[in-house]
Amino acid sequence: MCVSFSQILAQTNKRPNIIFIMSDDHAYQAISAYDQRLISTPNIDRIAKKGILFTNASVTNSICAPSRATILTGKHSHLNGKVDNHFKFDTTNITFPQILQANGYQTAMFGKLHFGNSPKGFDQFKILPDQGNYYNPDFITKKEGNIKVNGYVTDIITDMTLDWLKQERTPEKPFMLMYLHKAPHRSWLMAERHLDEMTQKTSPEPKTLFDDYSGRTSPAKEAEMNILTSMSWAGDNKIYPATMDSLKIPEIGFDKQRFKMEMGRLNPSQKANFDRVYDRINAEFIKAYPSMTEQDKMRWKFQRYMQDYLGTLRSVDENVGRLLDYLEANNLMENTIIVYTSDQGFYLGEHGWFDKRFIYDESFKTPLMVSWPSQIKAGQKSNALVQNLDFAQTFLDAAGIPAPKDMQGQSLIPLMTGKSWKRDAVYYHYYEYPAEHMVNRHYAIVTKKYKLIHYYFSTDAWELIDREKDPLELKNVYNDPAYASIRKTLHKQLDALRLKYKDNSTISNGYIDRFLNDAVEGKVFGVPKQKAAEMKAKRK
Ligand code: SGN
Ligand code: CA
Repeated sequence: MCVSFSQILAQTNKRPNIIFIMSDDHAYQAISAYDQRLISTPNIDRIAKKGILFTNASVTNSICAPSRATILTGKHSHLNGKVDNHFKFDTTNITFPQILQANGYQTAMFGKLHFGNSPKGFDQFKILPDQGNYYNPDFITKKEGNIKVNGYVTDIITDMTLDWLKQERTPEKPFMLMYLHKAPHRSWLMAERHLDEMTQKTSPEPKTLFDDYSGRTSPAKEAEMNILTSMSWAGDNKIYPATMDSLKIPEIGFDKQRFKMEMGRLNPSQKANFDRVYDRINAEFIKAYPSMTEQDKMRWKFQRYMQDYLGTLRSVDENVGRLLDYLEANNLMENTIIVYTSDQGFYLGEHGWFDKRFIYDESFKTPLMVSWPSQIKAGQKSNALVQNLDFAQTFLDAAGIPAPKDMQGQSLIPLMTGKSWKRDAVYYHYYEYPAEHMVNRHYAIVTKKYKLIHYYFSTDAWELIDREKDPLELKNVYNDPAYASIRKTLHKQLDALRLKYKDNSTISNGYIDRFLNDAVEGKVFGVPKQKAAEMKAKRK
């Protein structure tokens, strides 16, 4: 006889706790459970060792708030409405925390949400407004209004999480806790304690740091996320505005202004620490810059990027360790599902890029590991095509609660507990354009072997990537006769997926029109009104 998971739960009457740990922009290349070249993350790795590591986990839309909306609703962006960072989240959506709360779970959220409004379904929350700040951050709280907390954001979010577990948790109830870091999001300010060590680190370069984008259609070349040409000297690499002036280096984006804003938040003792380290970096740079070639500049910027990005991750790893230590010491490990993931992946110099948005692996895929010692065997690895779309149904399934019929994911519980689980392809749709980084709109089907991608809006171009033969994703083989029959099959599969998930061009066009209208009124960050007006006129 087949006994369902919820029946087992009903028999044991021991619903699991759920801890959802998510960082912002954490590339899997920067987790040692996946890749040991860049950084060691012994604490995050503890989760993988105790449970299962996913090597093919992906997001449905590689950008912050849309990923969070998909996680909470179990629906693709076009149905939950949060297609980009620009529009506010529609709080009439039903989210899994609301369902868990209504079914007796105690719920709490700490850290970054980025919805432009407060979450429903939480007994307690303390969230960063918008992107939040690394130093002395403000929080919007459920019970204390708006507060400012002194210190470093990753430490503070962890303190809040641990305080809640120690002081507010009701042991009679199962709990669902969302612990959501801002790090390692731009502009990569690390904790003071890591400054000396991490700003002297050298990282290996990725093979495609000097990608010239020649093998693909135009969007890769047109995107504004190349480290050499789009990463700012002051705002990102922390070259002083005065150093830029003395060397006559032109600004990139809101370069100097962004640097001043970040530094303006530091208190005198924090600032003294940063000044000491930045003085050294600036002095070395002033000596080196005059003889640097364009290649040297790319290499220098990549190293500075890695130092700061990886620096922020040192404290994420330490703080995840603090949480795991607490759970272990308080006998809360066995029947707690612990997830570690990111809202999307990130380019660490692959294709010469930083940021995300594109469907090429480093941003489309995301780190994912899950432990639940009482149910999931330790030390597993899975290459199944799982997505952030699956979390809502996974957690509801684990709690023995039927999921609403219109959720679009698939519970991962059978997969993680050794039962049968199947998915041949996943669907992706990125919308935020024209916007910062200028990554064209695109949708795609991804199987283990191929990606078929359609770039639309400012271009109309198809790409076919052979994931096995071309793991670096440098060559579009869409027009290669050898792939004619594969192309045909993938087109059919893509049409079927769009139908299955109810995505169609009418919905997309609706979002484009609303977005462009806002851009024309100057309401879209990074898009000049004039440019928006030209694009709008061209569409008509
Ligand atoms: C900010 C960053 C961008 C980044 C977006 C979205 N610029 O606007 O580089 O792509 O956030 O990131 S910054 O100059 O303000 O740092 S997301 O993770 O929130 O989607
Ligand atoms: Ca993000």
